[in-house]
Amino acid sequence: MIKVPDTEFLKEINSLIINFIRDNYKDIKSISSIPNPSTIKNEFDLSLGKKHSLRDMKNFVEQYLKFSVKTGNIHFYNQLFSGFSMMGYTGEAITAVTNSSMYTYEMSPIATLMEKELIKKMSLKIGYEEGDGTFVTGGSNGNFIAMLAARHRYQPDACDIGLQNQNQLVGFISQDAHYSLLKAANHCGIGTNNMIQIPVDKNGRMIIDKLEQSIINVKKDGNIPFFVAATAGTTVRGIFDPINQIGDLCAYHKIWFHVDASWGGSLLLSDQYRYLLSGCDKSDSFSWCAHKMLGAPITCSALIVKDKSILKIINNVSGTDYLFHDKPNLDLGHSSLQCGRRTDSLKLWLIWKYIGDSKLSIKINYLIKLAKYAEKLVNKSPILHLIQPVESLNICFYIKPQNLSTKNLNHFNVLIRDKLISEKGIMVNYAKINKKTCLRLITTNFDSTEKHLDQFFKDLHSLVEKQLQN
Ligand code: ABU
Repeated sequence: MIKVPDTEFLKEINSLIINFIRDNYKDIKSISSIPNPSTIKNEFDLSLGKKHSLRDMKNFVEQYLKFSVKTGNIHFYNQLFSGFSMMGYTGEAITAVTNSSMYTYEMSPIATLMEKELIKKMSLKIGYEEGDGTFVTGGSNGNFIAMLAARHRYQPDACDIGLQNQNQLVGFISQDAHYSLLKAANHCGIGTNNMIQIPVDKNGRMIIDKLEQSIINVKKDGNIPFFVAATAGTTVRGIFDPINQIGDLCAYHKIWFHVDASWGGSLLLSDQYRYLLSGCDKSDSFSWCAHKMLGAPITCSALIVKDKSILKIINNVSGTDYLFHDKPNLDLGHSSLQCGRRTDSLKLWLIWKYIGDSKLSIKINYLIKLAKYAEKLVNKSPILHLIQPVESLNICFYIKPQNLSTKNLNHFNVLIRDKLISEKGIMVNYAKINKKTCLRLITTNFDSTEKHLDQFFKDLHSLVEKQLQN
């Protein structure tokens, strides 16, 4: 007798999931306080060894949900992702039950065609006539593969003989670029010391003249400028580097041009804001995370490249014939870093199919409208100070009540942020900009409204007042 999975158990888990999803939409601040490891360990049996009943397992799932941060909640403004996507969730669930792998067409026939369709669509949005691409494990991974492709252009032998006795390659990123680009330099054998961090202007945008001068200096020293990354939506400030100008400079100096649009790539779908990425068609590669501004569950990211042969070249090794049989043009594993790979493209395909181009544009415009509304509320407040004008969905500001000395400011801002979590159930992040601690509010939840932002600032002001009275 074949033992089929216990459908009653699955139904019970399903109803826990549905309740968890519904709770996000109750207008309660359901971000629980962040539990200490000791609290979790006291209440939750983490140990492995003994077997357990399905009733126990349901309890473990319930407790897991209890201890999880409710990132789908309206009052979660902490990361570059937030909210709940019905089609995204459907894609995740179908991915789990079909449990396939993207390496070969024979394993994932329909998912392969979906991924190819998405890559074609995303390439065209970027402006690559005949691009290629692959879904990756996140923006960091996309940035790494982009750098590997760039390295190949300058040192094609490195794939086989390694990097010894080769001229030194040097890359360029802005001071506000994501740390994954430094990691990529380490992992590609370039070395983090060979990544030059170009200064940014007061708003956090790479200074093009400094980049040009730096490229010239590197050449004078006899080294090879091989890679420049512009950031389309910096992690902390949400600022866009001057992509057009950087693209021209890279073309002139024959340098691989990468756009790290992990955060801001989805603005290409907005009729109103795609101008922020203008010139991205001049790039050689482009990282884009749909789990950020498009609301897909984590992770859902792609690296798109202009040269449609490069991904196959840099991933070409021997010993693969046990897996790949007769469909070299359809087996996507020839172009990916991973062997086993989830069908992350399914959730994005479902989202895009359901919403369509024009509604996606409206939805992204709406997120920016919310960000501008939050900016207005910051500007109206006598105790809040905007770091710089809002360009995408990052609102960075610090709290400075009149009587508070500048010396205590950084500490005070973190204190209020922590109190927002513990007393109001609202989660917003903080970061340092030019040594000043500021709060970073992100408006990336499609279900959020101006009313929710009013509430956020009301709660923030009341906490500040209360703290000053203590
Ligand atoms: N690229 C990861 C960004 C993390 C965050 O700031 O939400």
